[in-house]
Amino acid sequence: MRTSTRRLGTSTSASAAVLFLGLLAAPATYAGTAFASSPGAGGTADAGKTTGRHCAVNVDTEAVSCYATFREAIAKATGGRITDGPEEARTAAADAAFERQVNTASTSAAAPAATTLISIEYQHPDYKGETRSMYGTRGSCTSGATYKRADIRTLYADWNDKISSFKGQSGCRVNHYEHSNYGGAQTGYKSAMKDMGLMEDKTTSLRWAK
Ligand SMILES: [Ca+2]
Repeated sequence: MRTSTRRLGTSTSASAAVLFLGLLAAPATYAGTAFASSPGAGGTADAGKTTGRHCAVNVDTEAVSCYATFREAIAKATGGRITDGPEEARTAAADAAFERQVNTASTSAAAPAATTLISIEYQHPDYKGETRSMYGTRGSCTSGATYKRADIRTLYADWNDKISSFKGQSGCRVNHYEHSNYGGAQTGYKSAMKDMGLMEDKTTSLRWAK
């Protein structure tokens, strides 16, 4: 790996020390440069980190903010408009009041949807496990906006082949594809799936549309 490219006579132990220090420094640098300018609404100590069970993921800018609670991730993914979302991620998928709240936030003329929640992706079937609240900056699918990501690994590498249920938001139906660039098997555009069948733990690319 990296040590194979070192050809300047650095000793093995020195190389190892440099590599070790690099590993220690990397997360702090990453968090400081990539996320410092986008603290989560109602943020906590977890805001702006890539660790945490519940993350808000901007599919347009690739910004990722992770939190200890689902409610905080929803606050971030709705631009701070919904700060009293469900505490339990699982209940959000079946919460009609929450869905209306999201739709209102995304279509309000008074607050054009600079930040629009477009889907909640779950780690496990039946809307369980960790979540990734996907959001965009071009309005709701109801208003005609579409979103796409050709490879989820550019957003969040360790969520490749991990999604096992999902719920579309803001009028978006979501198509999940087995491979990058919308290849392989697919779910078809669906507003929600609590069990993705053969597509469980397979998603590598996604599209959102009305
Ligand atoms: Ca895949």
